[in-house]
Amino acid sequence: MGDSKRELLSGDEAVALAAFHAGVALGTGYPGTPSTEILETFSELGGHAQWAPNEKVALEVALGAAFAGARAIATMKHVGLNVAADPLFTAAYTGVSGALIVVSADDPGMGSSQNEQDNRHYAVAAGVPMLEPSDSQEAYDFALRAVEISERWKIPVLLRLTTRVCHSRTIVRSGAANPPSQSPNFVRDIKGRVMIPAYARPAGRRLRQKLAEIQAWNENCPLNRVIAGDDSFGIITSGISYMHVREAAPEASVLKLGLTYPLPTQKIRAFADGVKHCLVIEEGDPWLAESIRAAGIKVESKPAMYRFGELSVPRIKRILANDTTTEPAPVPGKPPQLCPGCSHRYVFEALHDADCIVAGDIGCYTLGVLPPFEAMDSCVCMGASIGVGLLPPEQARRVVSVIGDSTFVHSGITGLVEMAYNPPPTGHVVLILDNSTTAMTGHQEHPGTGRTLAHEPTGKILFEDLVRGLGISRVHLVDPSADPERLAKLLTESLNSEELVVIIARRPCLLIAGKIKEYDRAATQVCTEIQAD
Ligand SMILES: Cc1ncc(C[n+]2csc(CCOP(=O)(O)OP(=O)(O)O)c2C)c(N)n1
Ligand code: SF4
Repeated sequence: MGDSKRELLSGDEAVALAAFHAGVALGTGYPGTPSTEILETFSELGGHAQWAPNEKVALEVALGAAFAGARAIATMKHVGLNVAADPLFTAAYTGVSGALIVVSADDPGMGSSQNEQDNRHYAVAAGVPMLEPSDSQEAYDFALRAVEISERWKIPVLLRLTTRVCHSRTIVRSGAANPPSQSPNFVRDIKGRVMIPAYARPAGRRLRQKLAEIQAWNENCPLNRVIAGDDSFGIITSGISYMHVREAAPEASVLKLGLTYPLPTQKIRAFADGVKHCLVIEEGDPWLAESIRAAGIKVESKPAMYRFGELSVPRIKRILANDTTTEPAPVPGKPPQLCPGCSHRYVFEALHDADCIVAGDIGCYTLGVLPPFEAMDSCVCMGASIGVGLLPPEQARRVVSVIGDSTFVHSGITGLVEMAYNPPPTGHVVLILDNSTTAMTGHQEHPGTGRTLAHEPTGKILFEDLVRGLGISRVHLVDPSADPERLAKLLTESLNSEELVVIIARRPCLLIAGKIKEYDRAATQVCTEIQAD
């Protein structure tokens, strides 16, 4: 990969290649399927990529670079944009001096997510232009276009991908590298970037003016294409749905939208007027259909049952036939399981045996909810295990919050601050499962591992010191695989103590333990060489 002009790439890899060719100075993000490979590939290509503790920080770091005139990209999965929404909305006001691409990788069908929220709504709510590629070639081309749009209008741009686009491999013809002509340089612009109300009010108006200009430009933008066909039937679509539509209805006229916010309403109206029936086919919420109808254009939309799950060629054929009968149930797959010998197994055995109420979190350990453990009672979003509410005392005494190390750094620390500040009257037990990696998304590093995205040594947060620093004195360290009896004993004692207790269950993930040794060995070698020099 790299210099070749024609290669088979996933959408994620294509975005990374475009970022590299565009001379993006900084790629930052937090892992999350299906977005993770973008930064990993960008780093392999030689780009400056780094994991942030969470998506909010990632977006803020990228914004800072874009304030200084650099091209920057922030990557995340759809729910990550909830975490990053705060800076996103106001970054639309401040705008940027360089380019800022925010990648939201949505997961319709919830292949590996806790919900299937449709992040197209964020483009409208925050007021940022949105591009939706349909395959890897477009992922490459649109990422480059996103840089152009961002620089031209000095505005963050949302590049919205979905699982199939992120992970399917299609041929990509790439162009020559085209880095920015100027080096980053921070120029002070107090009224443009300090969003006190007096400066934010005009910034809000500037944003609306930019969006009006982009909308006018979008009317003739080549990112939206008409594929001429039978004029009795037209389909308006975007993203991956376009691929399925072409296969399911090759005879139809199609308006394929690429820059989907702000919508090119005149172009859409002209298309709809030119066909007898016009149907909008889109995955997820009926966002496109409703936006088009709101502009006074008559279009039909899919039956409500197709709002859920990914679309496919057979499902689009059903939509075209207005078939609302029950769909065939998918063939049940093998349920996922914790790896044999995984240290999380010992933790969930202990929680099961102690009959705890387990406020769970997201990671490999969420599998503790399945048999044989069935030891999890809630799991909502990253960090939610710690901020649990108040139960009647007899039940509150049995509650244990269980959170992974990456998740703890991402959004568990503030929950623990809340506990130290408003201690539960019956005490509480927080169990941090420190396996020295972000296992669930493919073993990424995080600030608790002491290694960078490229697995090189860096600053390391020591959870026990951090927790003690919050004023929590009862902190225990245990290796759950080596000493399950001690873990069980600690758990019982802690539950009975009526104090706030943090237990850190530390044992590297089995699948990464060997690699960690290699990284450590490589780091020691570098240190020795430096000392010898
Ligand atoms: C806001 C948000 N960002 C990212 C994700 C994807 N994700 C789910 S769990 C997880 C972290 C898992 O790592 P850890 O907590 O260390 O547990 P492990 O899998 O290692 O057991 C990530 C990145 C998500 N679900 N939500
Ligand atoms: S990948 Fe690691 S943490 Fe996840 S189940 Fe396997 S051993 Fe456990």
